[in-house]
Amino acid sequence: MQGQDVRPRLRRVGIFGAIVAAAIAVIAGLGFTVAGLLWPVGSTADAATSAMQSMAMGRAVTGTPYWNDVAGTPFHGDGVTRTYYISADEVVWDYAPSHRNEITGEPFDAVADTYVKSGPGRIGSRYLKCIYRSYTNASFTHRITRPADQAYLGLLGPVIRAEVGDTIKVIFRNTCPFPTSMHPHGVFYGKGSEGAPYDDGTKGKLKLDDGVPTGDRHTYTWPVPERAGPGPGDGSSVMWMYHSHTDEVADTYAGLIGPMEITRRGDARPDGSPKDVDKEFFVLYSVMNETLSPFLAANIKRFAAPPYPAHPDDDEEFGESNLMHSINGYVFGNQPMMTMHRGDHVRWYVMSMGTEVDLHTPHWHGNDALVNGMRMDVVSLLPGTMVVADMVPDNVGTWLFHCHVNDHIRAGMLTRYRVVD
Ligand SMILES: [Cu+2]
Repeated sequence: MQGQDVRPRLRRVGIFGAIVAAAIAVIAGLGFTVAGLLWPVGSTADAATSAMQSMAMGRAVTGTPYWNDVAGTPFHGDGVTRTYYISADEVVWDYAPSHRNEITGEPFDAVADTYVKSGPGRIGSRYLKCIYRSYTNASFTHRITRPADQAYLGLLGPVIRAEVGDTIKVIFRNTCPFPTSMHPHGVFYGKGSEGAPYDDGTKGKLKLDDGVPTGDRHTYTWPVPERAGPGPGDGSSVMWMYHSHTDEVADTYAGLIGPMEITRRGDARPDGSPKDVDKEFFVLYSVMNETLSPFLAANIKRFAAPPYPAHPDDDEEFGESNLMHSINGYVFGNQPMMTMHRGDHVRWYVMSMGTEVDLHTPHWHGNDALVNGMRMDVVSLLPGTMVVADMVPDNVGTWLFHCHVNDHIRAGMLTRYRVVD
């Protein structure tokens, strides 16, 4: 039964990926060709193109003012130091804690069971994972529990917030059974706070951040210069992701990823969030490949029934059953509701992580957003990309928010948000 359904699906994933890649290449090529025809490479054409861009963007894109924008002002460190106590902790994570399809309102069907049903040789919806969690201080005895309206964050790490000019300090502890780290995007980091092992010519203390052994700690220090905050075309805040980069692939599949928000100087509330935004939502679209998690063997032993797959790394059907098409770690609408008021200034930060199947097109039903000044209700994500979308919802109701990739819809990459009066 499952075999008949899953094998053709696997083939379609490959063909679909190839078609999308080809389409992107063709569109990009056409764009360059058209631009080349209109403005053949050369002096006056270049000047005209620059002038056009300047007019379109409302600011200079050449010369000293432009390059000053690119560089941003030097870091002054005149803000505050924001200290976060974050631990990488092992947890049992359930991608479908309600054990039903919340999008259809029905029990899981056979297609959904491919991913969520445990049994002989199948792990199901629960997996051991390693996620970032926030604590009150360096004793790591009191974990900060999320209020109900933040439950939608799911397996994402704590939201790290800062204003340009601040310094982010993370006291990091690792309790997971493998070395982990914290690697930030966007902000400034020295070699002792990068959290990624590679041959960069450093040694000794500057390697301690690369992979923190089980039971150990490391302090990461990330100054926030202007170039880590909003650029001239951004709103009052931007989002960067952070994730473990010791074994980048296995660590992120284990769940070690979280959001970081940087607000423009002078635009932040005391907690670092932007003053002009009422509601913020941080959302990760990712096909979590649990077959590549460091917990694979432990998960089979703990959650699957015998007979176990003889070759778990090379079993297509078993592999498909471990592809969790998740939104913040939830499938088939199991994510706690994201709720906002009509007329709120809502800022969505959407990101993706993963591999070539992780081209996601999150689509909001019911309301539209502005992205880079353009009106959209679907945004494009590739692995490691981050998009900011601003919305002022005018349409009350419970609305679908889902990936528009057909294969991902079938696999449960759907959730809902609610607009209330
Ligand atoms: Cu998708």
